[in-house]
Amino acid sequence: MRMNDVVRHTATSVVTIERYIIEQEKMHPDATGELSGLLYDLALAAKMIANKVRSAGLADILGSAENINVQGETQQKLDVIANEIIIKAVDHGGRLCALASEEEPGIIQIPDNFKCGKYCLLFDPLDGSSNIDVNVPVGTIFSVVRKITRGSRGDMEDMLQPGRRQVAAGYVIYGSSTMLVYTTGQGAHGFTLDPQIGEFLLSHPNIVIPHTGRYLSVNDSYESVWTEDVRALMRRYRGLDGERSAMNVRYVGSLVADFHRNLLGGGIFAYPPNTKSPNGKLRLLYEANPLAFIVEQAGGAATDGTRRILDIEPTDLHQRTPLYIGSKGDVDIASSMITQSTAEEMPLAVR
Ligand code: FBP
Repeated sequence: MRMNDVVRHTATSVVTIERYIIEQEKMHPDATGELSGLLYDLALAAKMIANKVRSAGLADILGSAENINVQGETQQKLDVIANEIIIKAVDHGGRLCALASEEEPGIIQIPDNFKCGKYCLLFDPLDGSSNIDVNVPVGTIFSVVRKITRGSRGDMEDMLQPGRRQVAAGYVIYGSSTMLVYTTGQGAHGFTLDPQIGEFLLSHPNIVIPHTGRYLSVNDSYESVWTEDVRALMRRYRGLDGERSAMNVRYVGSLVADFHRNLLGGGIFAYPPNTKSPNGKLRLLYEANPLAFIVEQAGGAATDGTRRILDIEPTDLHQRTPLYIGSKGDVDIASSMITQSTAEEMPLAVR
């Protein structure tokens, strides 16, 4: 039975994300409602961030916050605001035992005056934030895993779990409209924020990504520091080796925006390793893993070139990974042509 056979919008009744989460929860007889509650809190945080992003140009929240985060990147003011909004939206609900954010070096513990729960949340509060000032879509990405250690407080062992152990994942895109796409392992579903009623309404139930796609999303200004097999792969996608027709290059520079386009229209997003970033740029735990869970639920695939992203055993909270993600047919080409996943092990094509 497919979910969208269950609930439909009518003129007088709408399918909100809350209602959809409850309907999905019924499919888990042992569900306690904690995960549903956490997803509601994240939907609320997304609405608050959307409001800030929408009016960013009018309020003094554009530009950098003059801080360098654990990634070595200059934090944008909205990075800090989004980070705070998410922490405050989820730290008191009694569903989480610990959090981790792209903007914070270590584990964020639940304040002593709040109850701990059985889940851990890992998130990128504002992905693509370097695009905010130029009004290009940005996003929020989140991943939820179950606590595996004893005791009430979460620790690094709870955070460093392979992506296949995620119980939920999602992203929000702050674009021409604000959309939230999530999965709890029963398909990937999209909701659009209706600004009039301030509710996320079901707009894309059971998303299915085309098996092969038309879009190639890659920053090829790194071509000179790519290794030979990555260059050969990009020639393949561009139809330059006569093996297939050329894909259409589209690159926004916001992972969520590029991923979302390809999830709906088909295609591949690639952030290969290069000699400057031998493990690529994107973070495994709160960028690659959640999007890999969603794309697999939509019938797509995600690899670092040699391994399924969801099977990578994490060793560090902010570790990076090469990423090839999207339509399965296109990702399989990457898996067949990339011999080794990181750049360290490969002879340079050109210096
Ligand atoms: P953050 O903004 O969360 O650090 O994300 C990194 C990111 O901006 C991705 O959204 C995007 O895909 C990538 O970096 C762009 O990198 P580059 O400028 O090297 O192409």
